[in-house]
Amino acid sequence: MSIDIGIVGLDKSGKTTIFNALTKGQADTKSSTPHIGKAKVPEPRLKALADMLQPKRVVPAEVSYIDIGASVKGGDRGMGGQILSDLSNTDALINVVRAFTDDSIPHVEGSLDVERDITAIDLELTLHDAGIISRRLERIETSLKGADPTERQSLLREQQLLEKLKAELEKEMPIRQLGLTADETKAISNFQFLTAKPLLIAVNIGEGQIGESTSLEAELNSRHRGVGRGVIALCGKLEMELTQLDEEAEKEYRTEFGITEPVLERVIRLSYQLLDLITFFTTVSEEVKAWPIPKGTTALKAAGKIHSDMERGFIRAEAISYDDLMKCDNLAEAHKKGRLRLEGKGYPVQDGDVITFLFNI
Ligand SMILES: Nc1nc2c(ncn2[C@@H]2O[C@H](COP(=O)(O)OP(=O)(O)OP(=O)(O)O)[C@@H](O)[C@H]2O)c(=O)[nH]1
Ligand SMILES: [Mg+2]
Repeated sequence: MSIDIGIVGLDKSGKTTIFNALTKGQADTKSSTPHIGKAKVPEPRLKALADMLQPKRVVPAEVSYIDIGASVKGGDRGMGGQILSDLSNTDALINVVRAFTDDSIPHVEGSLDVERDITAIDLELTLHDAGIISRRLERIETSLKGADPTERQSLLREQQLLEKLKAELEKEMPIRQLGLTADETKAISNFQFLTAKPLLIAVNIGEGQIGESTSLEAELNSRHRGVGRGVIALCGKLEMELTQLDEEAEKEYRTEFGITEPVLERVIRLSYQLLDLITFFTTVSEEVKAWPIPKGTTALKAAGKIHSDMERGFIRAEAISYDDLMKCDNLAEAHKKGRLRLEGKGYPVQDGDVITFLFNI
């Protein structure tokens, strides 16, 4: 299972450059075709588990990035609308906002204005969702005419919820911020609303601004951080160049520029936070594997992430926390010492759990 993150932003904001930095890719920044690339999720505990258990394979979690390769501006039914629809299957979005100056690359809006550009994309996402809602409401209106009583009730319930969302979107309030109930969230999940997805605003600064990136980031976060929303300041161009160096040289340059954490790791860490993801590990079939799941996922649903058969035939989970396992020499010893817990279907999986699922099909 991989996490999919879509990259949006105005023209020439640095989307492809940042995509390359995140995926260690070499996509041509001159081409405006979509790019898809993967990054392995850095997870130090995976290495420690591999050192202990000596599996044949170590499988980290993956994040896929989708650089749609075009501006999303253009209205709900225009070109922008189609491109935004391509992002509906992603789990989260990154909005790349230009803060670097370069006279040879004119800004689409004619001038540099981070706040304006953040708002512009927020508005595009809002219009996109509002468009989906309007079209659905029209269809509900029609369906109501011939509906039997049960159908009618469910249509009316849907209509009421969508009207509420529409009113909020008109006030430029993104869906992720509405504090919807679990039932409401489930009821609208099929629409894949873009403003319901977590959004990381990546402010793309120039090389000369790296010294101020921490204060800039803090300042922007004070204004823009919210539920499922955060800001990161980074220099896309430098980060892309750094990924093309060998490890030693990369480290040296990072120290020189005072960038402690590579952008790839930071973006993944922040994405996990925004998506409220935790990691559990499996160790079967000579394979140690990391699995990202939303916090609060039950053992039953976690098993389902691995294979639908495991969910269907779920018997129980044998779990041990990473920390407890590290105090033993191996799983067999943990077993002998009685450290393995037997957990049922409803057990909320904890970050760092090492789990073996027992199932029967
Ligand atoms: N000086 C400087 N230039 C940058 C930076 N990031 C990107 N650029 C340059 O800006 C230009 C546009 O960058 P891209 O990554 O292609 O931007 P994009 O958003 O993918 O552009 P489109 O796909 O054409 O909309 C390229 O020439 C980059 O080299 C940066 O941090 N500093
Ligand atoms: Mg591009």
